[in-house]
Order: sequence, then structure tokens, then C-alpha cells
Amino acid sequence: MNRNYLLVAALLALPAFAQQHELATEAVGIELGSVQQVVEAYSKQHRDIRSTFQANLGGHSLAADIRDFFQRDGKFSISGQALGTPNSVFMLKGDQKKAYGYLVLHDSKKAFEYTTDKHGRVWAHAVPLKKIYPDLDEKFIAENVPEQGLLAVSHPVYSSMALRQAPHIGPYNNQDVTKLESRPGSPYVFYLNTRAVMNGSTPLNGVSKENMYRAWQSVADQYSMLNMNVTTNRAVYDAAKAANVLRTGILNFVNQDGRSFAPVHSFGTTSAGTLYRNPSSGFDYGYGIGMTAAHEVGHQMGMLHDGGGGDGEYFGGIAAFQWGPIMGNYWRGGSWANQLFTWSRGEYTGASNKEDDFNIMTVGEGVPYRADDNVSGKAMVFGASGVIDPRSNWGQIERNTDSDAFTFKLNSNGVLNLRIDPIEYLRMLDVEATLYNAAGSVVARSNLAVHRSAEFVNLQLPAGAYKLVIQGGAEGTPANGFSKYGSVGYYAMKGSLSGTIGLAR
Ligand SMILES: [Ca+2]
Ligand SMILES: [Ca+2]
Ligand SMILES: [Ca+2]
Ligand SMILES: [Zn+2]
Repeated sequence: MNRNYLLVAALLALPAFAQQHELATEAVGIELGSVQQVVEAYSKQHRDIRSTFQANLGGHSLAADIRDFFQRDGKFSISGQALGTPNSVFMLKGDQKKAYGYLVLHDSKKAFEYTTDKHGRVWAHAVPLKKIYPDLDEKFIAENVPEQGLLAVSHPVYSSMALRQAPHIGPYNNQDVTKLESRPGSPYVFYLNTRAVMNGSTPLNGVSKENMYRAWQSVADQYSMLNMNVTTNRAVYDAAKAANVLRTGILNFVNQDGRSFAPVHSFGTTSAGTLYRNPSSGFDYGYGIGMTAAHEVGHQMGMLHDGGGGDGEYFGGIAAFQWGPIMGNYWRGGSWANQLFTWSRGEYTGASNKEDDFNIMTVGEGVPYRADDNVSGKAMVFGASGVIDPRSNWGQIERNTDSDAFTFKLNSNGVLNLRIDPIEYLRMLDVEATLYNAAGSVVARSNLAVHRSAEFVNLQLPAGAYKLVIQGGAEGTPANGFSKYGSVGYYAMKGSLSGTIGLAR
């Protein structure tokens, strides 16, 4: 046993930075050393089985069994378990200046969180289990799953324009649900491990392949602004993990009923989230489990709950606009026909959490946004008789500052009929469309209220050049409604333009 890092479990005064942690009565912290010392100690342990990094806190050993040790470009990711304790999880990750992690003993319901102070010292503190697993709250089921089950829930309806513009867009079409990939080739991979709920390529428990597909699709939809491949393919995950575990995450589907939960900040490690079934409340595959999976992956990305507004820990959304935050209570709005569940920064009245979700994903976890697919405008594509086909006219609002322009030209007077739909199954995009003439004046603008599409009906247009600009929409006010903050995703357009159509540019 290596004693170099044996640390004295003295009753240390609680440092100021930890005072907000709401620690339990055994509010004891222990300093483990600098980030570099701690990482080197685990590295040594990983190389040499006779060496164990020891520390004790509140009578509990913090010694861990290291399963995965990964270091690259100044960053590290360590995963394992508490030494000799099967039902436990250990994770530590970070860079040379900052480490974050935890050790959780599930049987004794003990959790220890590892944080870094401003001097670069790593501390372990006893914390409530719920601080690591935000969904481990006994009240959740009662508050968040409607008592009548999900019978009243309106499952999203596919837009008729959802025609496989990207691999995750459109209804199930006999795909092998063990081989799904939303963005093949991306080095960032989130693995939905469905092995425990599948018999080969057939789902267990009478679940249809279509509902397995929808569960995967829901997660793919709510992360489609990221350059990240949401996959059910184990080989894809294994290859990405071998290349760089810091770019991967994993959520395990479990073949039993229960309350799903996932550890915060576990993306970039092999510390997994857990997704249960709950068929007695209708909480099975398809839309329900897909929403839950997207929420749990949110925790793994580092997000906490969006509460407040009179709803406690889980904000239930704003019914007048059929909008709610993914990290809130997404069931209360489950019966809304045009439901819009998005990432949030807590702009609504009474918000308990003003975290910028996109910043957490793209800066905190370093998963990049997808590149803009339409930087300087594209020519609108017309078929015979001026038909506008959604297979040729579509795009993606990748971030809330994006706008995409489509240009066309009329050599005579014409009439435009055009509908623009969000085309993802679990859409996050509220479409706003604006038509400009050659002088740059607004000819028409559409953002249907309490609806996610935009449309122009029998719009009379004089000859001239036009530019249609698509962007994420907002409704109401940010305090009572939603801003365009979370309005991102894929769209397509369908319609016709009469008159003599010229070359756009
Ligand atoms: Ca774009
Ligand atoms: Ca653009
Ligand atoms: Ca709208
Ligand atoms: Zn949660």
C-alpha cells in the first residue's frame, strides 16, 4: 500500500466555498492534495495494483477501484467503484487546474463529492445523495408522473415534411434499432445502451421496434444542435471511447421498473446514467422514456433542475404558450398538442435556476455546436410549376444566434403559398419566417401563436428579388412565454410559387 498520499481525516473547518453545499450533520471535508497530486496518485494506482490512494472521511474509506484511467491533452477521466463495494460508483474528471467527481455508496446511501477550491486543492465532502443524482427524490414520481398515467399525453405527430433530411428525422422505417446513429462519424458519441432491454435486435417486454426507435430519436432530437452522435450501436461507442473517453457518455437502459436517475457531470467518463421502465404509469418506451432519457443525459452534461415559478424543484412550463424546460417537469405539459420542450436559462418568472444550458454543454463539457449549414444564403429550389419540396428546401438552426436565408426571384407578379415546419419528432424549434424584398424591407413575417410552424397563404408578390429568412422564434415575453434562447433545430418548407421564376442570384 502506498502511504505517500495517506491523508489525515482530521475534522477540518468547512472552507467558505463549501458552505452552500447544505451538508448533512457529518459536514466534514478532507483535502486530498493538488489536482496534479491526486491525478498522479490515481495514475500510480492504475499502473500498480499494489498502490491504493487512501483517504477516509466520516468513518468511510474513499479508496477506489480504478476501472478506466484516461488522460489526454491536459484532461483526465477516471472511473471505477469504491474499493470492495459492488453497488457503488467512483468518478473523477477535469484538467490540470480543476477536478470534479464523486464516490457514491448506493447500499448505505452515502455520497462524497470531489471539488476543487480556488487554490487548486481537491476536497472531498459528504453530500446528500441527491446532489450527485438530482432525480433521487422520493417525491418525484408522485409529483411528476400524472396519476392517470400517460393516457392524456399527446405524443408528438410527425410533420409531413419529416423525410429523412438527417438520419434521425422521420418516422420509423424498419431500421435496426441496435445500430442507430444520429450523426455518423462524429468523434463525440453518446451511447444509449439498450442491451439489457433487447433480445438481439428485438425489444423485450412486447415493446415495439418503433417505440425503441422513438426513444432514441427523442434524445437525438434534443441534442441535434451539437456535433454529437447519439447511438445505440455498441461498436460505435467502443471505438469512440477507445479514441477519447472524454468525448463520450453512456446511459444504460434497465429491464425493470423504477425511477430513472443519472449522475451530474458524468459525460466524459464511463460513469453511466440509469433508465428504468415504468409501464404501470404508461412510462415505457417511445415518447415517455425518450423525454426522460434526454433529461437524464442533461444531468450527465452537468445540468441541474429548472424549478420555481410556484412548482418547486421541477417547473411545469407555461400552458398559455405550451412551452416548458427539459430540465423541469415535462409531464405536466404532456397533453399539449403543440408542446415545445427546450433547453433554458431560467428566464421565466420565478425561475430557480439561471444556468445557461447551452453553455454547460458546449463550454463546460466542450461538446461543440454543429457548424451553420447556411452561412451566406442559399437559392430556394423550385420543381415543376414552382413546387417547393421539403426534400430540397430545409436546414437547421444550430444555435439561437443563427438565421438561414433562402433567395428567389420573380420575373413577373407571383403568389407564394409556403409552410415552414420544425421537422424533428421531439422538436425544440419554434419557427419564425420573414420575407424581405430587394430593398431589404419586410414584405411579410410569420410565427404562428402557440404553434411551432410559420406560413404564408396566398401572398401576392410583385416581380423582384426576395430573401426568406428562417430563425428561431419567441412567443410572449421571456418572463411569461419563451425567448428564442432554446429555439433551435431542423426545419423544412413546402408549398408553391406561381409566376415566372428567375435565377435567384
Ligand atoms: Ca443554420
Ligand atoms: Ca445561418
Ligand atoms: Ca410560434
Ligand atoms: Zn432530473
